[in-house]
Amino acid sequence: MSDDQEDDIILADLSDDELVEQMFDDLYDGMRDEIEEGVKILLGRDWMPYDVLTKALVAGMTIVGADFRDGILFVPEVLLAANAMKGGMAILKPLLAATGAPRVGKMVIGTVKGDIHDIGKNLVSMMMEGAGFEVVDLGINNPVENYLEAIVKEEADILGMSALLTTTMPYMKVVIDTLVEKGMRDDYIVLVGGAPLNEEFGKAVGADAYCRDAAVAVETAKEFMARKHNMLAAG
Ligand code: B1M
Repeated sequence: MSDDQEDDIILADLSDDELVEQMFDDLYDGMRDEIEEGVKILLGRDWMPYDVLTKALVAGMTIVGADFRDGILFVPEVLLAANAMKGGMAILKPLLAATGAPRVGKMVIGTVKGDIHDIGKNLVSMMMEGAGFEVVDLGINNPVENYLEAIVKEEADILGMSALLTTTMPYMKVVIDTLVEKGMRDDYIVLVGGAPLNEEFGKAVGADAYCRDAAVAVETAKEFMARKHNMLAAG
């Protein structure tokens, strides 16, 4: 849509369905102000914060995620979409906490020791938050102690690790081996990612899964959380 056409749309004049459709477009186009406005309008129409999150933002981000996976959207566009999503999320976050919306899951993520690449990790964090996960981002250059301390303190479901260098990716095994040594490995879902990794590497270091990109990370996390919930429900 051109800027002119976009300027003509008054979000508050749209019906709920039209507004949600428009928000999908705005999210896709990375328009943070419009997303924030749309969220406020829906809340003003007595939408539950969780419905705004799932039906407007997460559903919109799912479209972005799919097109990213399929090579239709690229990193800069996804970062813009994720930024718009963050704007909407910031409005919803306190309301969601107050209304006790169901917890999708919590992930601690960080780039491993010796590695300062963080663009991919940040993208994963944003997409995970967009999918309703709570994310604790440890940043870059994390020794094993940082991961261990954070997963315990935060009561995380998922440990995510990122590495972009062939020299730093073996450190993931150090972290996972430490979890094993401490008898903690089965308490966490461990997901790994980064450009030089592959499926085989993920298996070799003992991760639950290797995630090719941020969209795959979200899907994989959802899958593992569903399994975890089912196992807990089965007692
Ligand atoms: Co560096 N760098 N870099 N670099 N850098 C690479 C990785 C490199 C491949 C470039 C090259 O030579 N062709 C090369 C590594 C070679 C190798 O290991 N064999 C390299 C090198 C050598 C270096 C330095 C050593 C250079 C030097 O100083 N001589 C140095 C290392 C510093 C260090 O870490 N100790 C270095 C430094 C840097 C910059 C600081 C300049 C900058 C980083 C800035 C930053 O991150 N803030 C940088 C950059 C930008 C790159 C490239 C060009 C781009 C990386 C990137 O952001 N990609 C990179 C070349 C490349 O990869 N093509 C390169 C975009 C990002 C969205 O993709 O990170 O793959 P990616 O993340 C994806 C997936 O991998 C996955 O999802 C993401 C989104 O789809 N994913 C996860 C990632 N983490 C995940 C975690 C998960 C799940 C999925 O957990 C659940």
